[in-house]
Formats: sequence, C-alpha cells, structure tokens
Amino acid sequence: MQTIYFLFVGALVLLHFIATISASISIANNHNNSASDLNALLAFKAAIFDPQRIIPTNWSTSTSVCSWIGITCNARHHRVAAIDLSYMGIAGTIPPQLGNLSFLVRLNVMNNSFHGHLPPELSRLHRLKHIELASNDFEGEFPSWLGALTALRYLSFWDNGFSGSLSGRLSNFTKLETIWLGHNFFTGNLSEEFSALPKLKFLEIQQNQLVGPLPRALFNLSSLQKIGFTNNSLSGYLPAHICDYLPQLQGIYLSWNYFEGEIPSGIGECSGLQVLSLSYNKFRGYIPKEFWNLTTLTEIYLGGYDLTGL
Ligand SMILES: *[C@@H]1O[C@H](CO)[C@@H](O)[C@H](O)[C@H]1NC(C)=O
Ligand SMILES: *[C@@H]1O[C@H](CO)[C@@H](O)[C@H](O)[C@H]1NC(C)=O
Ligand SMILES: *[C@@H]1O[C@H](CO)[C@@H](O)[C@H](O)[C@H]1NC(C)=O
Ligand SMILES: *[C@@H]1O[C@H](CO)[C@@H](O)[C@H](O)[C@H]1NC(C)=O
Ligand SMILES: *[C@@H]1O[C@H](CO)[C@@H](O)[C@H](O)[C@H]1NC(C)=O
Ligand SMILES: *[C@@H]1O[C@H](CO)[C@@H](O)[C@H](O)[C@H]1NC(C)=O
Ligand SMILES: *[C@@H]1O[C@H](CO)[C@@H](O)[C@H](O)[C@H]1NC(C)=O
Ligand SMILES: *[C@@H]1O[C@H](CO)[C@@H](O)[C@H](O)[C@H]1NC(C)=O
Ligand SMILES: CC(=O)N[C@H]1CO[C@H](CO)[C@@H](O)[C@@H]1O
Repeated sequence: MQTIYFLFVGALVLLHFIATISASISIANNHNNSASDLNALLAFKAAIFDPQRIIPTNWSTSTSVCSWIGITCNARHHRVAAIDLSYMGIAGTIPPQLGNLSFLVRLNVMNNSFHGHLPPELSRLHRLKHIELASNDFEGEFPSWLGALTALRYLSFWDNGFSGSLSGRLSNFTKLETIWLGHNFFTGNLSEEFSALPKLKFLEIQQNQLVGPLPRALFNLSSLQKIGFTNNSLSGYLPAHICDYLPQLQGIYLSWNYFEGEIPSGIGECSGLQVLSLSYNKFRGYIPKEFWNLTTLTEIYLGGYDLTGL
C-alpha cells in the first residue's frame, strides 16, 4: 500500500516537474523572441535623433513594443510586423540589429532625415514586402544583398543620395510590383534583367544618370502601367511596336533623354495610354497619324525638337 502511495506521489511530482519545465521552456522561447525584437527596437531608438522627443518618451520599456508609436505587431505571434516612422521629422541611421526583426513585413521611414548606408543584415528579413525609404539622405550603392529579399513587392529609394551602377541589380525580385528609384545618382546601363520581373507595374527611375538603350525585355512585361525615365541620359530607338505586349500601359515618361529616330507608329496601339511624355529628346520626322486614335490620352509632351505633323 505504502509503495503504491509513494509511486503515486512520485508520479505526481514528476508530472508537475515536466509541466513546469515545458511551461518555462515555452515562456523562455517566447521571451527570447520578443526580447530580440525589443533589443532591435532599442538599438533603433538609440540610433534615432528626435527633436520633438516623441520616440524617446513613447518607446518605453515599461510597455510592450507592440504599443509603441509607429510599431505594429502581428496578432498571432505578437512579433513586430510593421514599422512606420514616416513624416516624423527625425534623423538617424538604420542599425544592423533591425535585421533581427524576423517577422517584419513593412518598413516605412519616408520623409525624414535618415542617412548612412543600409546595413547588409537587413538581407535576413525574408518576410519583408514593402520597403519605403523615400525623401531621406541615405547613400551608398544599390545593395547587392537586397536580391535576397525575394518577398519584396514594393521598393522605394526615391529622392536619396544612392549612387553607383544599377546594372544587373534588379534580377531577383520576381514578386516586385513597384520600383521607385528616382532622384538619386544611379549610373550605368539597364540590362535585360527586367525579364525577371513579371509582376512589375510601376517603374520610375527618373532624374538619375542612366545611359544606353531601354532593354527590349522591358516592353514584354505585361503588367506594366507606368514607365518613367525622365531626365537620364538614355539613348537609342523606341521599339516600333512599343505596346504589343503592354496592354495595361497608362504612362510613358521619357522626356529629357537622348532617344532618337521616329516616334513609333505602334503608339497608336497603346489603347489605355493617358500620358505620353517624350519632349527634349532627339526624335525626328513625323508625328505618326495613328497617334490621333488614342482617345484615352490626357497629357502629351512633345516639345523640344523638330517634329512635323502636329
Ligand atoms: C532563441 O531561441 C532559439 C531557439 O528557440 C535559439 O536558436 C536562439 O539562439 C535563441 N536566441 C537567444 C538570443 O537566446
Ligand atoms: C505611445 O503612443 C501610443 C500611440 O500613440 C499610445 O497609445 C501610448 O500610450 C504611448 N505611450 C507612451 C508611454 O507615451
Ligand atoms: C541582433 O543583431 C545583432 C547585430 O546584427 C547581433 O549582434 C545580435 O546577436 C542579434 N541577436 C539578438 C538576439 O539581438
Ligand atoms: C539572387 O538570389 C540568389 C539565391 O537566393 C542569390 O544566390 C543571388 O546572389 C541573388 N542575386 C542577386 C543579384 O542578389
Ligand atoms: C551602355 O551605354 C553606353 C552609352 O550609351 C553604350 O555605348 C553601350 O553600348 C551600352 N552598353 C550596353 C551593354 O548596352
Ligand atoms: C517578348 O515576348 C515575345 C512573345 O512572347 C518573344 O517572342 C520575345 O522574344 C520577347 N522578347 C524579349 C526581349 O524578351
Ligand atoms: C535633370 O537632372 C539634373 C540633376 O541630375 C537637374 O539638375 C536638372 O534640373 C534636371 N532637369 C530637369 C528638366 O528636370
Ligand atoms: C485608327 O482609326 C481608324 C478609323 O478611325 C482606323 O481605320 C485605323 O486603322 C486606326 N489605326 C490604328 C493604328 O489603330
Ligand atoms: C526631410 C523631408 O523630405 N522633408 C519633407 C517632408 O514633407 C514635407 C511636406 O510634404 C516637405 O515640406 C519636407 O521638405
């Protein structure tokens, strides 16, 4: 009888022990993951200069990071899923620890005064879909490690100080829908890499220093709605049947470049075209008569060179 009793108590103790251990393991794991998010955001906080002192006071360790201003956590794991610090009048850098936010889907620091290079640790953010850095002072080359972010759908470096060659840098983003790289100092030729971007809708790389022709692959991206390369040093001829494979195209912005030859007659097949901006190039000859079939056009820019037929 006593032996049985001892066995029973022993079993209870053992069960309790197992339960306690597994509970503390799961708490430790959870704690560990949240702790890594907390560490990453504390490193970010330390790298931010906020003259209005919103972040220094709001990002307080006495509350969960999920209630911090600009931070959104995902409902299931309570992990940091989005950072939105846009239009906050803050300055600073992006610290390498941000690469530890393994559940991050959106990063938006638009319209602030962030500077410096993007740390390569960000290449670990495999869930990142949306990166919005527009209107800051970031610099450095278009990062080659960015190609590891294969989930990206939206990429904006608009109006920063990025430089260096863009050639071959865009080939891995098979899900990318929007590229905004305008108003930087990118150089180099565009390559046929665009054939790897089947989902691309908006391509805007105006006011950079790109040279050479537009890659033919560009005119095969059937999702494209907007092609914007205003004010680069691009040259060459536009394909005669420019819209054959671009049924969604709404805007062509190619003013202030060195394109030559005739304006392609195939323009008349761009049935959804609303904006055609080709001024200040080296086009010659006639305005194609097919042009007048484009009933959707709302804006046309053709000034700055010798054309007849208008
Ligand atoms: C967090 O836990 C994981 C396993 O769940 C482990 O691989 C990792 O090293 C831990 N990190 C820290 C900082 O303790
Ligand atoms: C931080 O900001 C959030 C959102 O505005 C607010 O709900 C929270 O109370 C603030 N926390 C502190 C400590 O100021
Ligand atoms: C976070 O990132 C930093 C720098 O990339 C690294 O040293 C650190 O070990 C990482 N892990 C945690 C849990 O903070
Ligand atoms: C594209 O992705 C592959 C595999 O992830 C990687 O090895 C390669 O370096 C990436 N290319 C670029 C240009 O980032
Ligand atoms: C790159 O552009 C330059 C300048 O227009 C041109 O001479 C060269 O042939 C181009 N290279 C390629 C590979 O397109
Ligand atoms: C564009 O697509 C057409 C039809 O699918 C194909 O024949 C052509 O080779 C493609 N061109 C480029 C540059 O990818
Ligand atoms: C073209 O870009 C240069 C800088 O690269 C700028 O100085 C110039 O004003 C721009 N021209 C137009 C017409 O936007
Ligand atoms: C333009 O419209 C006229 C009829 O209005 C038609 O005959 C002609 O084929 C059209 N041209 C193009 C290029 O669509
Ligand atoms: C730093 C920066 O780009 N600031 C701009 C933020 O947006 C306002 C209004 O859109 C501009 O006036 C600032 O120059």
